[in-house]
Amino acid sequence: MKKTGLFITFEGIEGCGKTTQMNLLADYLKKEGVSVLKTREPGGTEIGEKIREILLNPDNKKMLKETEMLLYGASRTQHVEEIIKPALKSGKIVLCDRYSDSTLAYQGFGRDMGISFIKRACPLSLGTIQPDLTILLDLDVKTGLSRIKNRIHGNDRIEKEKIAFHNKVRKGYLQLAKASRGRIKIVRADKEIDEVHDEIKNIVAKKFSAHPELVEGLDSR
Ligand code: T5A
Repeated sequence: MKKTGLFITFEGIEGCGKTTQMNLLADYLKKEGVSVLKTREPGGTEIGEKIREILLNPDNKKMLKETEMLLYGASRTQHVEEIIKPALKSGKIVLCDRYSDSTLAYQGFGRDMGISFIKRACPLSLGTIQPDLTILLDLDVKTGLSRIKNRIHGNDRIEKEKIAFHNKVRKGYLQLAKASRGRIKIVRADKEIDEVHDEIKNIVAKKFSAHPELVEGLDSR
């Protein structure tokens, strides 16, 4: 597939502000006349949203880590083919709330499955397309969890995990960023929402100017 759009993912621990920042960037880009598609994982498709319900339901305490990894992968496979690839092909900027780095950080590091095991056992679960840019919102776990503790519908199955699990996930993300400096950009998420947004806008602007070929398909501006 010849890609003409730009695929940007948002990653980080619970409550780091991904959704907030993705929405702000989408609004900003839309005002600039850019054609944007916002989506999320797990989910993003009708089938994926059903898988999401199973994954996040706190009643599913018996779920094996292998089942969990495969379900995230199933949601992603559907999402990539049904939504992401067609949107990129039509020249859109795709903004995605979590993608394959979540599987590596949560299942690979958080669940101790190991990155090489996941890559070997189920490469498809990591998606058949790589993001052009990943914004990693880095925050300490206690602050992140305190931001989401009073959710109206309560916390989901993964949010309810112990602090040690979330610390492993954060550490994992930082290791992934170290290994992919060109793609994964770390942004400190303990600042004011507007400050974080400004930093993200700068990173995205640099990406646009460094890779004009990636945005040459922005024909729907
Ligand atoms: N998962 C996902 C895996 O284990 N493997 C995978 O492969 C994938 C794809 C998804 C869960 O699935 C796991 C990871 C997750 O546990 P989800 O509901 O999508 O579940 O959960 P999250 O992605 O973690 O989303 P959250 O809503 O919990 O966190 P966000 O999106 O990071 O945070 P956001 O923007 O909703 O903000 C949370 C609160 O903080 C405030 C906001 O106003 C909001 O109230 N806030 C700030 N407050 C102070 N200062 C700032 N700078 C702030 N920014 C936001």
